[in-house]
Amino acid sequence: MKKTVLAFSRVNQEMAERLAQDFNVIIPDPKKGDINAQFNEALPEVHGLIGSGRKLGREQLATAERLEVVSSISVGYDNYDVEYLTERGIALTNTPDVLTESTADLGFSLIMSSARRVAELDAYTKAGNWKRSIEPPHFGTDVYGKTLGIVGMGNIGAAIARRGRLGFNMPILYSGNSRKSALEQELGAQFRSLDQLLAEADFVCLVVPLSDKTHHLIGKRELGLMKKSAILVNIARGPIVEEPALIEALHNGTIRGAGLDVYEKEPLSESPLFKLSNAVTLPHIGSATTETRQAMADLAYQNLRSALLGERPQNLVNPQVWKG
Ligand code: 8YV
Repeated sequence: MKKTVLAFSRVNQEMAERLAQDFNVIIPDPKKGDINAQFNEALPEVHGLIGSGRKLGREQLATAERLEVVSSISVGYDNYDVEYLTERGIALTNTPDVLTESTADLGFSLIMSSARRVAELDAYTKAGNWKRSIEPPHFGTDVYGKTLGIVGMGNIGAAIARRGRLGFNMPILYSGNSRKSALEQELGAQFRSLDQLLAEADFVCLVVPLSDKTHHLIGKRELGLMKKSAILVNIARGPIVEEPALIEALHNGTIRGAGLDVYEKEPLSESPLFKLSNAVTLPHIGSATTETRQAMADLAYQNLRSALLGERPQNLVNPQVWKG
C-alpha cells in the first residue's frame, strides 16, 4: 500500500506529480478553506511531511502517529523540535549545500547595497529628487579593502568570506565555536572572540544558525562594541538580533547601517525599520533564485522519497534515528 505524504508549503505541480508516482499526496488548498485545519485533519494518516516555514514540534505533531519523516525545504531547522522528533524516531532532513552560493551572493548584495546606499538612492532617483550632483550627505562608504567579520564560519560564511577576500581584497575575521584552519590558510582568515570581531570589523555578517545559544546574540551591548562606521548584515535568522536594540542603534547612529534579510517576526509588513534610510530590508530571499529553489525542492524530494522507501536519506539532521 502506498504511503501518504502531506505538503505543508511551496510544492508546485511538478513536485506534486513526482510525489504521486510513489505516494498518496495531500496538498492543503486555500480554496477549500482553512489550510491549518486541512493540515491537522490529514496528520493522523501521514507518513511523510515536506515543506518549509512551519513550526513543527510536540504540540503540532501529537496526532501524527504514523509519521516517519519530515523533509524540510531549507537548510536551517530551527522551526523543528529536533529532540522531540528524535525521541519519536522521526527522521528530519534538510537541504544544505545547494543554497550556499546563492545565499552568499545575497549576503554580499546586502553588504554592497548598505555600503553604497543602493536601495535608498534608487528610491531617491525614482522620486524625481535627482536635480543636481549627489553631495556628501548622500555618499556611501567603500567596501574594497575593508575588514569583513563573519559570525559563524560555516559553508555560507566561508562562501561570503571568499567573495570578500578574493573579489574585494578584504581582511577576514571570524568568530564561532571552532577554528577553521583550512580557511585560515586559504583566505588568511583570523579567529577572534565575538566582542573583538565586533570591535574590529567594518562589516559584520551574521551567518550562525538560530539556537538557544545564539538567540539575541547581538543586543545593545554588542551593537555598542561596533564601530560607528560599521554595517551589520543579517542573513541568518531574525531572533539572533534584538530588533528593538538594532532599531535604536540605527536611529542613534551607534552604527552606520544594516542590511537585513530576516526579522524577529516574519513575514513583516510593518516596522520602524521601514522608516530608516540606513536599513536595507529584504523579505527573506537568501535562497530565492529560480535555480536554487528548484535544487532545494529536488533535494527535499529525494530525501523524503529515500526515507519513505527505506533508503538512508542524504541529509539527515538526526542520523541517530536511522536504523537501516
Ligand atoms: C528557506 C532559509 O527557503 O534554507 C533556509 O534555512 O532560510 C531559506 O532558504 C526559508 O527558510 C523558507 O521559509
